[in-house]
Amino acid sequence: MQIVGELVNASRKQIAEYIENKSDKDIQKLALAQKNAGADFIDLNAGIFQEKESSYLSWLVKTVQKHGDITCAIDSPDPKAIEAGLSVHQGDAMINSISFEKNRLNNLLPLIAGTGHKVIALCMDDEGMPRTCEDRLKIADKLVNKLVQNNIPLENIYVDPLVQPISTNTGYGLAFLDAVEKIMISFKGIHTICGLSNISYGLPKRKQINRVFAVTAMARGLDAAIINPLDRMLMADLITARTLAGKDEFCVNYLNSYRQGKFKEQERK
Ligand code: THG
Repeated sequence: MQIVGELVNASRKQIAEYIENKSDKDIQKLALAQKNAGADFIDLNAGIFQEKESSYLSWLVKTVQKHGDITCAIDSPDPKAIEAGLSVHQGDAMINSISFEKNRLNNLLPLIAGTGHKVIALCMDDEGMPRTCEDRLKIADKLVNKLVQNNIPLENIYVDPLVQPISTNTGYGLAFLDAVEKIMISFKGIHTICGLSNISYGLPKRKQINRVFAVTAMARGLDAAIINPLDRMLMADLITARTLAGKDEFCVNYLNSYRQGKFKEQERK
């Protein structure tokens, strides 16, 4: 399971303050804590700042990469902001995200064609959010073909079928899960990813729902997720789910995780 750490996101009040105050030490600390907890990428999102988004996103990239070897997931719906962040990123980045919306597709493709950047591809077009599994597959197909034609290898593509709250439509969980499974079968070597926590929006005990959904999605083939890696219970469940899915030879990773104390605090109170 590849983990994208979600915590450096300006929609969180504390982070918005850190960014406005240019508290580089606090941002670096949070990025490093997520990396040490098992994050492979650190998501950076300054989306609430509108006209300052580009300069703040660039500042975040520089700040996070100053100490230590960290790959950023540059998170914005605005291609201009992604371009700004990417221009100061050292080494290959993860772009979060492209979609089949004309503006995003046309402006982002030239930035990533033929490069080694990784890219999250949202199953969305100018008609808006997908509803059914078929909506998702149709867009995934168009988008993946377009990316591959532009010399982006399948292993650098992370399709995000988009998680929507089950509180608004009880079919949304299955529509997502079915899409993950079909995408992983159709495009061998590709990745699927999602922001998990949308699933539980509007319901109590959200972490409970998020954990069970994460495990279920892994059983259907999901191999990356944008999550809070400091959530020890979620991380322990992901390690266990990977072992149960047959992806952990001789249960070596499970045993090592146990020895490293990653399953402490696991008893449900
Ligand atoms: N897909 C893609 N990118 C995305 C999303 C997606 N980027 C943004 C978002 N969705 C994922 N990122 C976040 C960031 C923070 C939170 C949720 C999703 C959040 N955090 C809790 C808080 O602020 O209280 C803390 C986390 C916790 O304690 O568990 O709400 O869907 N491609």
